[in-house]
Amino acid sequence: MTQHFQFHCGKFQLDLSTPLVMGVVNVTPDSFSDGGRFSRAESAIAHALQLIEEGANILDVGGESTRPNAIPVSLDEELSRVIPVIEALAGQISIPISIDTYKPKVMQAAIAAGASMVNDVRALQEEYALDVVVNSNASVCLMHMQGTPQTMQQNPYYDDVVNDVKAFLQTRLDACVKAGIASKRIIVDPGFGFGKTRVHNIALVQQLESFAALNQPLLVGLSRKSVLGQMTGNDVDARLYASIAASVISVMKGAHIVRVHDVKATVDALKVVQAVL
Ligand code: PT1
Repeated sequence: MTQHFQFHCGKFQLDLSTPLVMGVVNVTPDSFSDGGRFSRAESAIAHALQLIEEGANILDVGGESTRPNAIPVSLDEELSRVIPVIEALAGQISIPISIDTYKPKVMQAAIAAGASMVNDVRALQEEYALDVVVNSNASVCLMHMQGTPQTMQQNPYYDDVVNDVKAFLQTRLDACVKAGIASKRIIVDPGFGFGKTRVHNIALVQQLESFAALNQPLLVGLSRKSVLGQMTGNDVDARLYASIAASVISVMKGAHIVRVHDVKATVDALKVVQAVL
């Protein structure tokens, strides 16, 4: 029943017969103590190397927060945050680097700097975004979002959240393949917390198995999200145990990659899952 995928990610070929852990590397002012640009890059690089030691299989580098009500960042600011970090990491690590952006110019610069994957919360819908990926050997994660980070939690509505999200991902998948991106370079993501109520998020977890119908590897990001805060009553810095539960459930329901902040704890938990699957 479980699907076995080979995922082509730039020069890397990832075996998805066991679950992989994508570690989050935020390069944003609020993620690190403010000591200017050099130290921000240095902190992000040190954090990234730490995540690799903890067992991360992919690093997801992002310079603009997409959490609800996040403040947008200019193109130049985003480039100045992520490119030095990607350049430095690409020269010294042997796992794929993903760039978390919806801006085609950031995608392009990140790929030139050594990123192997584009993680796009807008699923390559920005003008030229498809072209950038088509004209590279990078892979792409297509994520579903309703609205924008600034407004998405105001009044999310779906006729049927699972069918609506799946239909959107199928449409974007078709557009990507038609444009020339090989399907072995594409993964899909329901986009937990992106224009979804607690009820919507729970329905998506409950029916995660049904995303296998898309016939693509599945990525899930629930780490530290507010839906886990709603369930536990815990603030964002106290959602580790809830996040582990979410990763375990997701993998047991078919996720191939989990995007997490707490890599070591997740890697251990998934070793237990793997032993019994
Ligand atoms: C994700 C994801 C992402 N999440 C992918 N990329 C974020 N592919 C950034 C909250 O409700 O799930 N998949 N990149 C982070 N975004 C959020 C969204 C963070 C919601 C927090 C919340 O708390």
